[in-house]
Amino acid sequence: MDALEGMYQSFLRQMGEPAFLEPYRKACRKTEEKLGKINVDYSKQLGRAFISQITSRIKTPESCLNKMLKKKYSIEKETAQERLNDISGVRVVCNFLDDIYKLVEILKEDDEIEIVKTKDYVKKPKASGYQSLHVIALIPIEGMGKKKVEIQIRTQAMNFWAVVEHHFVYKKGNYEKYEFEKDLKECAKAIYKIDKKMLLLRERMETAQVME
Ligand code: 0O2
Repeated sequence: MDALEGMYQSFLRQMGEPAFLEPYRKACRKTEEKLGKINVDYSKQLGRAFISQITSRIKTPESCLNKMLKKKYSIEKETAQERLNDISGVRVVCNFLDDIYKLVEILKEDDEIEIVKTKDYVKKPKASGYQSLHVIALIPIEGMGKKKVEIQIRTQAMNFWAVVEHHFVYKKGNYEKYEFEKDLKECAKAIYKIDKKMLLLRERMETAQVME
């Protein structure tokens, strides 16, 4: 094993240690619980399901290493802690476009969490066509300080696209080489149109309900 390989192996070992991962697991759990409560309250208030799915994952040591190499960060545990925003990742799937922004406002008002960054790939999709709103939040964990959590918020239709594209294209890198790029972008645009149409339809149905 050469020196570089040794450094990568040591990084992977440290990133996989249970003591290192514990606060990130707790941060995911706490965020999921918070979102679960928000969902119960707002679903009641709105008279319909606000959030349709909440899931979380801890980034694998291998995925951390790949991202660090891609971003040309030094391969150290401390750098990963400082620079990687998504070791703890929570995904929220909503039914409607406006629910994404409603949820961001609710999170902003939460006294316990601090939003440090927002990336709106719904208003400005990525070159791939990827749409989602990302919130990087600091979550306090008892006795362990604050941990960063990346909360990805998107509609069911956006999630469908992202999951398929992630599986077949994104992780393979360099989409330009792929013959599917154009069709995927077209699908992403069609999905945005459907999301807007479904929102208008819901608003019309809500108005009709009130008038009944
Ligand atoms: P994985 O396997 O999902 O974990 P930052 O340091 O936060 O400014 P970062 O983390 O590169 O920069 O942010 P970005 O581009 O917002 O991407 C964060 C995550 O969003 C990615 O994590 C993916 O989960 C998702 N994502 C971003 N772009 C795409 C895309 O084109 N297609 C799909 N399907 N998902 C995307 P990872 O670590 O890259 O991957």
